[in-house]
Amino acid sequence: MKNTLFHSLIASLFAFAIMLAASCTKDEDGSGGTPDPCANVSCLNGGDCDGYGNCDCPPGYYGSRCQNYDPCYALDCQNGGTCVNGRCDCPEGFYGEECERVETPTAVRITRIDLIEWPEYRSNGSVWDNNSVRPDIFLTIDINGTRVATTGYHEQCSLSNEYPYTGGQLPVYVPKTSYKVLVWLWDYDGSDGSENMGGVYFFPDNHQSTLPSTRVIGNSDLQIKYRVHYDWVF
Ligand SMILES: [Ca+2]
Repeated sequence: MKNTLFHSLIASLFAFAIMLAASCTKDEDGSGGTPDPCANVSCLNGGDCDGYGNCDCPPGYYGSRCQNYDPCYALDCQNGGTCVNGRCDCPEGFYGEECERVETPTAVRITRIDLIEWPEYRSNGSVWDNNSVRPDIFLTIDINGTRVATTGYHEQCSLSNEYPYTGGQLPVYVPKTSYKVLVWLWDYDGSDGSENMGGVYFFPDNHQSTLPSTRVIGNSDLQIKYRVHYDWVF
């Protein structure tokens, strides 16, 4: 009896030793070693596991499993628009899914005019000024034939410079963009009065698919050129 118990004990120890040896062998030979890092990773929306357990997501998708989509990804907001939650937030004057469409303004404000070119001489070849060579130029603005603004003047204007006209009776509000805007140039001569140097007109709605914030108006025969600055009103 005692002998049998002893043998059972030995047999159990031996079996345990074999189990230990077997489990050690299993770890050492690699059959239970490094797991596949992608084994438990499922990438959504067409993403691929990159071999390190991370998802490579298709364009527009993001997140550990590519579970998120950027709703702004496919939108290209134009004309200064910005995408917010999958919609283009368009600046004033533009609309459409990507702000690609231009609203029709109802009116325009002329905020500034830069004088670029003027006739150097009178048509008879004499100089404009009554006490110098260079004219002292100011502008007047007529809308549909009515004088609405007179600017201050710049003294001794040189054709190598541009002269900005702001303030005073600017900005000028033009109630309809189809109205005729005529800008006259004058040489200021103090108590001798002022002399007209010519003028060029334009229609603010004569633009194409955009709403320019500035526009150059000119007439080469008259040697007049100026740049108009607009605020469109919708
Ligand atoms: Ca003058």
